[in-house]
Amino acid sequence: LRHHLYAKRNPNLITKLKPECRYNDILQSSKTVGSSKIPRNHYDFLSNGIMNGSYSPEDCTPLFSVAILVTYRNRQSQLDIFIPYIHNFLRKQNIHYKIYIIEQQDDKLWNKGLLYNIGAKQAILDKFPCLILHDIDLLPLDDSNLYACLNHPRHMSASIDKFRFVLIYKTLVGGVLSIRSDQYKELNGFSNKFQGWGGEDDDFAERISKHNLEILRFPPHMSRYTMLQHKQEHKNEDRHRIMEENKRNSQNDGLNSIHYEMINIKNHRLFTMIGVRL
Ligand code: NGS
Repeated sequence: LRHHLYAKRNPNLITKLKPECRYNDILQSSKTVGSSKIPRNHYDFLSNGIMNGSYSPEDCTPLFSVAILVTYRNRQSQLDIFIPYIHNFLRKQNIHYKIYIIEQQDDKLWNKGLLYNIGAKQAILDKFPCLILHDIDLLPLDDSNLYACLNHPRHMSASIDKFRFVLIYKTLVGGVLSIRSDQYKELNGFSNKFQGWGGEDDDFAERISKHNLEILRFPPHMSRYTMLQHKQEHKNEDRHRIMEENKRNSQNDGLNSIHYEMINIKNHRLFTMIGVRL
């Protein structure tokens, strides 16, 4: 009680009294990027439950501060499942996180790469040092799959039930991927040229290897996800040609060349929705 009253009279000391949060062993032994770039008082207003899609543990000071970026259009039923599931999952992880849903609000071809760039731009403005690019149809199954960035990008969804929990190819980075914000900027983010389904993630893998970064993975049992059912999106017939073209030049196509119309940023309690027209 004395401790509590002390903290109450001296509210700016509360964070100092909190111990650092603990994480699973694999993370304790890895080189990780924590919240060092986030000003300490960033946490003060986030400590009470979930607000604007954001949550921070109450009993300890988190070492990880993570923006979850989810691209979205016309999948209300998946959103309804994903949002409560992921909050329940993430609240157990002792991290500070915020969920951004980036919604393409037009009838043009789907452009996931551009939507990720728009979300990343906002999350970086909001001072998040770590980005997690997350398909809305994937639900993590193992609590030890920590939502945090390591020193190299990490493909977090290597074992999906739809593919009998087998990684379908070694350079796959689609599904769920964590990457530090500074590295995302260094790669110039995603290509904006992929319209329709497929290829943008393989192009991103090319960018990762061109910058001498590796694709890390936790052991398969920790990387398990279940995939929500949906029909196959319209495939982009041009995807292989664009990938070839981009191998020669990715400097002018990416985070530094995004064109879009911002419709609004809406703060819902469980997520922040960025509405755009491309
Ligand atoms: C590859 C696609 C990727 C896609 C991956 C897995 O063939 O964009 O399949 O897709 N690459 C090309 O088309 C060049 S999945 O079966 O999980 O929907 O991410």
